[in-house]
Amino acid sequence: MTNSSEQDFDSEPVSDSDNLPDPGLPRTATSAVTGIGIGAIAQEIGLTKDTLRVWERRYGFPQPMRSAGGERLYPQEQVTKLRLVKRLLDAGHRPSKVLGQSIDVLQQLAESSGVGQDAPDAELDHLISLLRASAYEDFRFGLLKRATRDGLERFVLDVAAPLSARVGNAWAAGSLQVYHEHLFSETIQSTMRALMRPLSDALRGRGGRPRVLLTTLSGEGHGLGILMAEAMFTLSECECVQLGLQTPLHDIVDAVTAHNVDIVALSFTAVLPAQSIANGLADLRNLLPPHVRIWVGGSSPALRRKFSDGVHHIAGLTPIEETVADWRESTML
Ligand code: B12
Repeated sequence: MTNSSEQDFDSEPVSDSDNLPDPGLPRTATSAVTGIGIGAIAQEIGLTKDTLRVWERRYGFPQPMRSAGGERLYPQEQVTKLRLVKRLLDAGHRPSKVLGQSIDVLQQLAESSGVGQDAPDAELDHLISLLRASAYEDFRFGLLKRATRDGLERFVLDVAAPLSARVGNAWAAGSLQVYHEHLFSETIQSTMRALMRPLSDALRGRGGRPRVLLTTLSGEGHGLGILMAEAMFTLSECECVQLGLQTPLHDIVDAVTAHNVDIVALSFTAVLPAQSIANGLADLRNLLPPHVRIWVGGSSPALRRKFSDGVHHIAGLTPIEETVADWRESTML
């Protein structure tokens, strides 16, 4: 096992064009070949196109077909295997150890290393089964009841966070579809906002510090992380400015000035390649005044690496309270 750097290391630039036919690869006689193009695959799985080409050359997998025009086309079974490969790499396995294995071996490896495994919880299983059965009113009701019973903090930590992981695992295993994920996100967001609103309204205008701006960078389309982080910042009596998804860097900077923000909090899942995260953070750091801190969180393995000064990784939601307390102490508030 290692950290994610081998994935990035594999992303060395290569010069072969997608449009140049490669005589070593299976080809199709007609243009009716089915498969997914390299750009779509790279985006869906969270890898660069270069990484896919390097793996193909170095490890012999993936092994795409070629369209009549010479473009790589990946059949569904290779896409399924690539998804599994990516999750194993995110968990710390090395490309050289996984890329040559069959899907059965990879599935065993995933099971033995806990990748994609859910902790037993009958209530969460029940909520997932309601989602799967398209019983949305019951799903909504179940979430609201649990939220009302547990309160904001317990709802975020015991329901929203583990349920997100379960929904993601079920999608990866093919037992929930993307529209289920959308419905899940909408319902969890409206439930959390309703729970959070009284406290965040009461905090507004009280001059509570730090003032925290929450968003994601371009290409990161997952917003539940910054919403859960907002809940925890609100419980720590911070005033939050929630910008939602994918704010361009210059707009983040303008919003920081307009709202007198102390901290920019960003969330990253594994969909954004490590290099895009590193570049985005370095650019943002250069654009922001030095006293404005950048705090990052989320499941991206890229966050395990060391960042430049002025970017701080918070590993999970529970350390938010302590990190805020440290900030207050360091700024004597
Ligand atoms: C809902 C969802 C969607 C929704 C998002 C809707 C929305 N408005 O947010 C939709 C359907 C649009 C979607 C799309 C996609 N998704 Co999606 N999605 C999810 C799901 C279920 C939850 C997403 C989420 O917000 N997670 C973020 C938070 C909740 O989780 P986290 O990163 O583990 O972070 C934790 C902590 O670190 C902390 N935290 C998070 N952020 C921050 C920030 C700070 C400052 C702090 C302190 C803490 C903190 O809070 C979390 C609590 O546990 C996840 C499953 C999962 N395990 O996350 C998949 C998941 C992220 N998606 C995935 C994929 C592949 C995709 C798609 C590429 C394909 C698809 N499914 O359609 C697209 C890509 C979109 C894009 N360009 O970004 C994969 C990524 C796998 C990978 N290795 O790349 C996942 C992991 C599913 C899976 N198991 O395979 N998705």
